[in-house]
Amino acid sequence: MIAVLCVAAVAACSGLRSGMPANPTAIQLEQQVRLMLTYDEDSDGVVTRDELEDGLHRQFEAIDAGHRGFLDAKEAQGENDRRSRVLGVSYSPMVDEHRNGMIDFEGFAALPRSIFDRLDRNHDGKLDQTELRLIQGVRGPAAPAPMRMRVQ
Ligand SMILES: [Ca+2]
Ligand SMILES: [Ca+2]
Repeated sequence: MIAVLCVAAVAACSGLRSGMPANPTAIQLEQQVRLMLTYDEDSDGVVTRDELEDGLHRQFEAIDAGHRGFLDAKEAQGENDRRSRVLGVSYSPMVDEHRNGMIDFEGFAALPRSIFDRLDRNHDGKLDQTELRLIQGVRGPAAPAPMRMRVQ
């Protein structure tokens, strides 16, 4: 019994360390889909790896006011606030891995990239509408589609 608890605890910790829950709930998946859709620049409902990378670079450059190649704590806070608004409960703040008060591009991009990789089930480098719809459909019976009864 104790062994089982230990294994569960380790699993939970490793999930936290990677910045994402090990087993995201349907709500968390939906929030992650919503974050990915913020990178759908041409609004065609498909998020490509290029769109993600372009968007991340653009965001990083916009936030990195001094173009120093890193975000200080204040700059990182703004992006953390934005992600928390989109991601809600599955949000995890950017971590200052080097503990030097700076977030570099890799640290900035880590969470969106890991979400993209997780959602890209067929690993073709894009999140197509099927993949995004599959995830949105995870909601299941909790939110049934309204039935229209035709009365004649
Ligand atoms: Ca697109
Ligand atoms: Ca795909």
